[in-house]
Amino acid sequence: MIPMEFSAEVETARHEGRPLVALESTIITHGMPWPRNVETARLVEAEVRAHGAVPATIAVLDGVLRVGLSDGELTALGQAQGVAKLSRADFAACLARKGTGSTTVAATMIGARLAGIEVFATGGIGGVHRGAERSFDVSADLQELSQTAVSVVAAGAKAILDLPKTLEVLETLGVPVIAFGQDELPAFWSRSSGLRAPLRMDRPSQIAAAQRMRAALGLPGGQLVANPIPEADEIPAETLAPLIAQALDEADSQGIAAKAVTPFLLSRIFELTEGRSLEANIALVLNNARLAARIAAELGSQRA
Ligand code: PSU
Repeated sequence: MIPMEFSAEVETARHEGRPLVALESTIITHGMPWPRNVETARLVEAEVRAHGAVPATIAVLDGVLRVGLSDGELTALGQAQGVAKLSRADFAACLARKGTGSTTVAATMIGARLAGIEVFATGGIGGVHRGAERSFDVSADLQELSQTAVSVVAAGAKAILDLPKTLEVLETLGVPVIAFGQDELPAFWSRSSGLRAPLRMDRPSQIAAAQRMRAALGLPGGQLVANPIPEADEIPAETLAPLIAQALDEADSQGIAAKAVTPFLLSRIFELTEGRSLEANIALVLNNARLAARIAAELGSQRA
């Protein structure tokens, strides 16, 4: 038996067959500073509701896979220190040991699938880190997209990564990468990456139809929907490039490795941009929540 519990709101939505959107919790514990992390989590949930779907924030609390968190639980998670950052490898062990952990994109996809939720909104997925030819640091998020049937709406992969290599790995793994409304792959804080996205779609109904067709063909895995940050909120790639380079140098010289790399880089870029990167991050997550709600509604009306 999987120790899994739904919040009352999610439980009701499941019974009524209403569209659901999964949300992750690592962005709360490791991606943004307190108290903006919790404020953002609440705003993202509200945005999903305002667009006709029901939010289901996923985390592991005291050995239970929780699908939908109360306001008090969100607040406690947002202030907790040293929470485990769970991915596919340590997800089961955390549940078995009755531990607590926040879920990354990979772990949230696993939780969403178990809960029957087909779409998930986040900020940016993990990917191939720069220097991966030496460090072998490739996020488990990419593998997960190739095996778990959930569409993930993100603003691309984070610009701290090696984006060409991330695209290559996604291609090898057979993951559809769909840019929404533009030809180019967005780069998290910026709308452009200089890379053409393998696929482009302009309507949520097309994204939902592609997901349904993938399932009909018996192909495992999900889709990456790369939704560009709104123009008014973006930070131009040229402005960010030197700051990202500086943060990467610091991570290297301080020997930051494995799961600590992404949180370190996000918080250094926050400092180096004097908080501007956080404002952009919040705007892009809200934008992704809106699109995910629209895709969830389409998936509901295209149910096989
Ligand atoms: N999106 C954000 N901020 C984040 C993340 C996503 O806007 O912090 C998290 C997700 O949980 C994602 C993780 O899975 O960053 C990537 O971590 P890593 O590079 O260690 O795989």
